[in-house]
Amino acid sequence: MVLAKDTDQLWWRSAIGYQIYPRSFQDSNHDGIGDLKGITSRFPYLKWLGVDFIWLNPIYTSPNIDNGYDIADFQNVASEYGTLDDLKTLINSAHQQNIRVIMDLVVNHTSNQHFWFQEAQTSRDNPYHDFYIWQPNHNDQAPNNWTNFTGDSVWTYNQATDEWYFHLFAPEQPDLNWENQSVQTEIIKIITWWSEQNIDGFRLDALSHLKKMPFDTLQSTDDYQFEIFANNPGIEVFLSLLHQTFQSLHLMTIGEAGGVHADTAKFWTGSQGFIDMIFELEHQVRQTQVPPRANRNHLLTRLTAWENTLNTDGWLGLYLENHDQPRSITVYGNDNPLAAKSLATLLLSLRGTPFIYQGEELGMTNMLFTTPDQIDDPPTYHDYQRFLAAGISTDVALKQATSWSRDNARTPMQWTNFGFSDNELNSKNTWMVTNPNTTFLNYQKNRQDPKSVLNYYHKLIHLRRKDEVLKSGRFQSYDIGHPDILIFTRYLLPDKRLILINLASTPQSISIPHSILSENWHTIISTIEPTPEISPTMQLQPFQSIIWYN
Ligand code: TEU
Ligand code: CA
Repeated sequence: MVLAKDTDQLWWRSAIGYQIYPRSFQDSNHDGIGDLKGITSRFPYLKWLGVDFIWLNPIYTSPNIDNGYDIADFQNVASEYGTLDDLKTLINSAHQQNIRVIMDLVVNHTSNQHFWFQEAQTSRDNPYHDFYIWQPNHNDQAPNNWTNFTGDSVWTYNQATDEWYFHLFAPEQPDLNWENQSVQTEIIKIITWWSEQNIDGFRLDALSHLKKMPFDTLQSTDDYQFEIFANNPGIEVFLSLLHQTFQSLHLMTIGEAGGVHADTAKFWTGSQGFIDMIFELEHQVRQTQVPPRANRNHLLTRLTAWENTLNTDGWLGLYLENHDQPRSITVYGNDNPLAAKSLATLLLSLRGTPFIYQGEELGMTNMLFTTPDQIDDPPTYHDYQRFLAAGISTDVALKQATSWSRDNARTPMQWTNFGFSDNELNSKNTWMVTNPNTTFLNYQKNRQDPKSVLNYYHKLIHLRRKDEVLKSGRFQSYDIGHPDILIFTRYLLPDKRLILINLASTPQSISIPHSILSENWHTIISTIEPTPEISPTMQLQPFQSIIWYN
């Protein structure tokens, strides 16, 4: 079945997304790796939860240097996940249940195992050579001293051509040369082919990095050192080419736009922009490394800034977690389930399209890593070894390296006492260690407990689904001068919703502004029941968040 693509082109504006990390979602054949059949088997759950579409992290053929973000074949499925037929079944079955399917499009770079690079590296005359970015070798020195996102040089030497090639990520992920029209043509073919497989859109990986600065540009050494890789002049040429393609195929797009700030967001999304929605990367900053804690005030103020910027034009992809971040309940809430409910209230009441990351709705936490062989993410292992080399003890090095590690988000989904496997034996054989707290923090237990994080998500999701104001109303915030509390309304006049988000871990006493009190509000939902009436001064319990309707 194909969902009508052109009747409801703005379907994503009122939708709720769910991000699936295929390796860790559901294993259907007991090899310890999540797979496509596993995902398909969980659609009834997603239906119950109330999500409208899924975003799948990369499932293409890949040597897995970066868990699929190093693609060796754009038009095939990695064998550990199943076959192309399994994917067709997944897409069909999703559509039958009215769930749309978004794939990850990784076109800033490929794997070095991709046919294009295999060819490109052989000689300067090879037809694929200019698919990548090369500089000649002089005196065995890298062409410049730029540092990439993994902390190494952006350049790696290639013997066969006596040249250096450019990579923003690992050396096994050479960057594509977007200046080359043949690259553009090939990428458009790939997008078109996927559209023919009936997918509904793409999450565009590392989109802000497609355009490179001239190589004699100076890279700063401060916190802004990566600005040189983001949103560079000329990127609009590539973005508009992509835009035309997506438009003509009716594909929804959400661009991961690291280094793009709220003030330039309109250039990206909105009536003058190139993509439907934007994933900004500004809202999360670290407060302490160990234990992993993020700055709550920063979260609330940055999200407010983004909401204000995109209030009348443009659209935000809302998220608190993904496969690159530690668990939100841990970094904002010290693993307190009430914090997870408060964060859920934030995620599901802002203007934009909310994305729930698998397990977030259960209140899954960071993992306490106890041995170095539990680390999977290469950059995390790299950090661990760096700490050891600096003379730090094994225990402390492990703690420091893993506290913010992406691995925290990648442990298997906690469906049962055994994680994503159905028995004890299989649960010991997973590609990545399962968080031991799955014995008490899992889907089965959550579902049965009316006060669980999961049931709170379920309630909120269904509240939003049937409320046009929460889906499309505009945003207005009120400053009450409290660092951990955000008060805002969503409005579609004459209807208004008032939302109080409290991320404080201790009781608080606050005053509600008069302009708010002059309206009539009735209580709808609270993270802590019973839902309190609104009053000029309110005593809030830790992580008590509330929604009122007018
Ligand atoms: O992440 C990309 C990413 O985080 C950077 O592009 C980001 O803009 C930068 O670090 C901001 O300072 C994506 C995927 O989400 C990640 O899992 C991959 O490892 C990466 O791309 C490479 O494909
Ligand atoms: Ca499997």
